[in-house]
Amino acid sequence: MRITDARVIVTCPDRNFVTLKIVTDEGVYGLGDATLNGRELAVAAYLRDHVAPLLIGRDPSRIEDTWQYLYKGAYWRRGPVTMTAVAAVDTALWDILGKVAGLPVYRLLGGRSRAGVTVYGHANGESVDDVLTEVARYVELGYRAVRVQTGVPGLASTYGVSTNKMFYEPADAAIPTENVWSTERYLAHVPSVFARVREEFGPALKLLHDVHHRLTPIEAARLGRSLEPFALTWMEDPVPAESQDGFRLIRQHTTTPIAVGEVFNTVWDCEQLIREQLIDYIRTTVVHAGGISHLRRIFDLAALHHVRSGSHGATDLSPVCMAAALHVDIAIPNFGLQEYMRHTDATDAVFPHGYRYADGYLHPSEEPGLGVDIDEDLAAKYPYRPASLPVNRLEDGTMHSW
Ligand code: GCO
Ligand code: MG
Repeated sequence: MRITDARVIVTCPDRNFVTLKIVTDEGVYGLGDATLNGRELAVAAYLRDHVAPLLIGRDPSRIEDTWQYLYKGAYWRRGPVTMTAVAAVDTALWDILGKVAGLPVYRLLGGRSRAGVTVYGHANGESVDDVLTEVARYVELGYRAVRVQTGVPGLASTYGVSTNKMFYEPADAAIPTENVWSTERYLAHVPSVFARVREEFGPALKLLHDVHHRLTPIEAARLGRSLEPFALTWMEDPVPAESQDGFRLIRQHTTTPIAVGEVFNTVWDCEQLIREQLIDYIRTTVVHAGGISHLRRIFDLAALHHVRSGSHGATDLSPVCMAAALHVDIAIPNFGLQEYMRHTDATDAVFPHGYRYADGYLHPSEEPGLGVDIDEDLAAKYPYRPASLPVNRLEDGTMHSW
């Protein structure tokens, strides 16, 4: 079997997605998600101009060799654009392998380790009362884990709070929207939110919170400590993670578990965090961390050090990524949680898929391969729309992490 075509499909069914479709001479094809929110066309060009020509004529079953060829062969290693492109190829090749074997991908990864993939949803609201209503809605839908974000008094807008409650799309304008941030206002407010949520919903519901890289280590330590009475499952991205050492300081001060990794691209971004047990959940994903092959490598390292998976699953990761993530999640021994932000009806129509939600769990498709497809004719009806993620400034105008 040989690869005869590798085409990049860019479509915007309510938001932008980049998909790689690898076709073989036997008619079998595979899909890989290549979406990098706000930088989509860089990955599309990387794949079209630099990767697709190298794939033609290759044996699609040589998944590991192809990964190494693209990683080592580029000379320029790592980085989100490169690793998203490598991920798309890797994911598509696993899809092809599953279809050829007649097996869902998770069976090629060692088979089922659990009944279903526990997911968390996003409860968000401007006020605490709004967010309580939203948490109740997720509990009603059967969710066992809920992420809680609210507005912060005195700030005009806050990360993670959206008008449409089931879908969240922060990339809202071609030229980035500017947000204003105050660490003082935020730290003063958040514990009172979790006090109310815990009081209302009792001890069993898993509660999560995303800090979105906005604090320094000592500020994060203070937040973690103030949230201890409410027993969070995790505090996410407490600090920007370029400095892995920063996490040691947080760790020395609080027992609130830490999750990080949605912007990581390789095992080298989290190797120290895992090896020194500075985190509890690693949030790397199929699409941004080199595909199924490399994600598995990261999770295997994590398993040695009591770190569990908690893959990113925001709306900007396509149903192709979600399908692939679920095959990994169901198979690995150290699965923790899977983020699940639903896609809109338009997105679901472009990407028909066999995974399904029931009672707080997602279940991977039992079809051979990943169990997800792309309707290319429908995709063509939704042309790319430029959309950037917001930027963030302190109240005095200083640029801050968003
Ligand atoms: C999350 C994330 C996202 C990101 C988004 C950026 O935890 O779900 O932080 O919402 O902001 O994926 O494109
Ligand atoms: Mg996050």
